[in-house]
Amino acid sequence: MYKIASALLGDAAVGKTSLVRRFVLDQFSDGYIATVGAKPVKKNLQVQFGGHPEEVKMLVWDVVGQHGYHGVQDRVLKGVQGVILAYDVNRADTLESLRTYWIRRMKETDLRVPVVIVGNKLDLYGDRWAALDGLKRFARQVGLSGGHFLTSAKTGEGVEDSFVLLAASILGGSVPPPLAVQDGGSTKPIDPMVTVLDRVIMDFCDAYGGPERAMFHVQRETARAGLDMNAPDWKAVRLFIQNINEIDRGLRRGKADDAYARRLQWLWEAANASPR
Ligand code: G3D
Ligand code: MG
Repeated sequence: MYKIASALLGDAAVGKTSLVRRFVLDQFSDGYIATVGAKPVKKNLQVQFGGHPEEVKMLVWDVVGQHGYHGVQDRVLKGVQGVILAYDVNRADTLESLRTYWIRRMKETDLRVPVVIVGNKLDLYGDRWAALDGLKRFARQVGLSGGHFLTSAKTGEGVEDSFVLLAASILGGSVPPPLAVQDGGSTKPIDPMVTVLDRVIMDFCDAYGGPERAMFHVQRETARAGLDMNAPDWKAVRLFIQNINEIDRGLRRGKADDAYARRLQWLWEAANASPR
C-alpha cells in the first residue's frame, strides 16, 4: 500500500471542491460554499505501476482558491508530492491565474513535483476542440510535461483519469522540470483582511499540531463566525479570533491569552491599514 499526498490548486469557484467530491464520492451538487483554509480528503484507489495494479491511499488537499492565503497555501504545498492545477474553461482569467499566481506559489515553496492541469466545467463550454487547444497551448507555454485533461465535475468526465494519472506520476518518482512563471507578472492586489485571517489560521494551526488536525476546527469556527473566506469582514474575523480562543483555552491555558492578544493586534493593524 502506497500513501501519497497531493493538492488541488486554482482560483475560487473553478470547481475544485466539486472535482474532489466527484472523485471521492462520485457525486455532484450545486450550491457554492467557499472552501475554508484547506480540507484534507482521502481516497483509496488502484493505480497501474510497474506493470501491475497497486493499492494507493491518496490524500488530496482541497485548498482555498482566494488569492492571498499564502500561509495556508504554502504550508499545504510543503507536504505534497503532486499537484493538480485547475481552471474553468469558461473563464480565461482563471487559466491566466495558474501562471501568475499558482505556479508562482509552487516556485516560492520550491516545489518540484508532478503536475496535472485540468480545464473544468467542460459541460458548459460549446467547443471542446477549442478548449483542448487552449489547454494544450498553455501546457506547452509553461513547460508541463505531465498530463492535462478537460473535465466536468458535473458529468464526471475526465475526473478520475486526472487523479489516477497524478497518482501514477507520483509513484513513477521522476522529478519534472520546473514550470515557467510569468516574468514580473503582476497579480491582483491582496485584501489585507485576507492576509490577517491567513496569519491567524496559521498561528492556530501551529498551536494545534498542524493543519491536518486544526483545519476541522477552523472550518467550524469560521462558519460559526459567519466568515466569508473570499471577502472577510473585520467583525467576522474578530468573532473567529474569539471562537478559536475558546479552543486554545481548553488546550493550553497559559499561552491562550498571548495568542489572543497577538491575533487581535494583527487584526487591529490591518483594520487601520484599510478602513472599511
Ligand atoms: P471551488 O471549490 O473551486 O471554489 P466549487 O469551486 O467546487 O465550489 O464550484 C463552484 C461552482 O461551480 C458551484 O456552482 C459548482 O456546482 C459549479 N461547478 C463545479 N464544477 C462544475 C462543472 O464541472 N460543471 C458545472 N456545470 N458546474 C460546476 P454554484 O452554482 O453553486 O456556484
Ligand atoms: Mg472549494
